[in-house]
Amino acid sequence: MLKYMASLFKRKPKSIACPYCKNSLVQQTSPLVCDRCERDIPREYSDNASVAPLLYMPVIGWTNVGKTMWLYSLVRTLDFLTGPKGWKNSEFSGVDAYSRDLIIEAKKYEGKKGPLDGTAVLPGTPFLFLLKDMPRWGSRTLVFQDLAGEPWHNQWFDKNKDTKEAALYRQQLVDNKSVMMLFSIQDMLESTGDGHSMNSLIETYRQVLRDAGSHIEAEKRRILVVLTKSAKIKRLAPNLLEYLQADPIARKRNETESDTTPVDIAGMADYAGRMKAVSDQLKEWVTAEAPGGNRFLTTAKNLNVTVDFCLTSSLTQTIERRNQQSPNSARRELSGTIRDIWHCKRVLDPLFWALEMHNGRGHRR
Ligand SMILES: Nc1nc2c(ncn2[C@@H]2O[C@H](COP(=O)(O)OP(=O)(O)OP(=O)(O)O)[C@@H](O)[C@H]2O)c(=O)[nH]1
Ligand SMILES: [Mg+2]
Ligand SMILES: [Zn+2]
Repeated sequence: MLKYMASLFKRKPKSIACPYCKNSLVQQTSPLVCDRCERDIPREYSDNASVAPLLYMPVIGWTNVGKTMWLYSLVRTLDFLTGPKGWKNSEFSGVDAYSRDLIIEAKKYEGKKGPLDGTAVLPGTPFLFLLKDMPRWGSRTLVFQDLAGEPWHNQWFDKNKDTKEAALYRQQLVDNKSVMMLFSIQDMLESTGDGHSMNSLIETYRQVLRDAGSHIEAEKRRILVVLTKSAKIKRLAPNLLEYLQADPIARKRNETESDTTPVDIAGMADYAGRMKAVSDQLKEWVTAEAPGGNRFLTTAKNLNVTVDFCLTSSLTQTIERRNQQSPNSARRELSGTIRDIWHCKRVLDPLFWALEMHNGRGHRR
């Protein structure tokens, strides 16, 4: 009996989730290795896992919509936000060498002149970032998978069904019930006849999930629609443009050195409230103006998927990729560096949305 009582109080070995495949790991070996995906678990993650739960942010969208550029601008803005003029007592760091390198690369990129390279199709290792002691949201380990856009074009999934790449993509989509879908509306309006409409992306998403055996309607899925390159959208409603331009964090970042007052931490609840109100306004705008926007929402509704909206702008000017230049547009060269055209407006909103959804505060329907 005593032995039984003692066993009740004996501490169970701590179990944490593998940040790569969500497998439940019991912390016994050191260094810790996942027995399902066979990856080494970074020490920085396992040490913080109990205080910084995982937050997955898979990003999908056609090629050239600005997924990687958004990641760079997010990383630069988080670096600022956790610095002396930002949240002050919060920390932002890469969990492994690979993610730390991205933070350094993003900083170096500001001094460069050219465009980014397109992302390779084979999904690589996700980036892992530790965000410690944020106001309102506490600590999280961000898992960021920058998926290439190419598989969303030209029936790629049908043509590449049995490849390793397709299997990895499908797994990403099946495993993550919340995804971010990035769209560049102005590019969609300007390109002629490539068949891209917002609805066609969600239709492919539905097809891929169905082929993988998912019963979407029963899964309480969520999509965060992120409109990228927003400053470029010519017919954006004035209230939405005003919201974009009035980003208090971007403003703080661009203020002169002499102003040392930090970002208003108490204001984060207001920020989140405004962001949610803007989501409703964006929904209306998308329904009326975006190619395939109305049908996108109908498809989402039929699939029982909750949709929220936000908008971002990383750059004030586009620097086209060599292979993606349209035949009649002159190739635009950048006279200065990326730093000169860094806009970084509302680039934190998708992250704040993910945090709000994770907290269960974002549910409105
Ligand atoms: N004006 C403007 N241009 C942008 C913005 N973000 C990205 N771009 C341009 O869009 C191009 C493509 O951006 P990427 O981030 O590489 O696109 P991607 O979605 O990662 O594309 P893939 O990796 O091929 O799937 C860049 O060369 C930028 O010049 C933005 O916020 N505003
Ligand atoms: Mg990319
Ligand atoms: Zn694993």
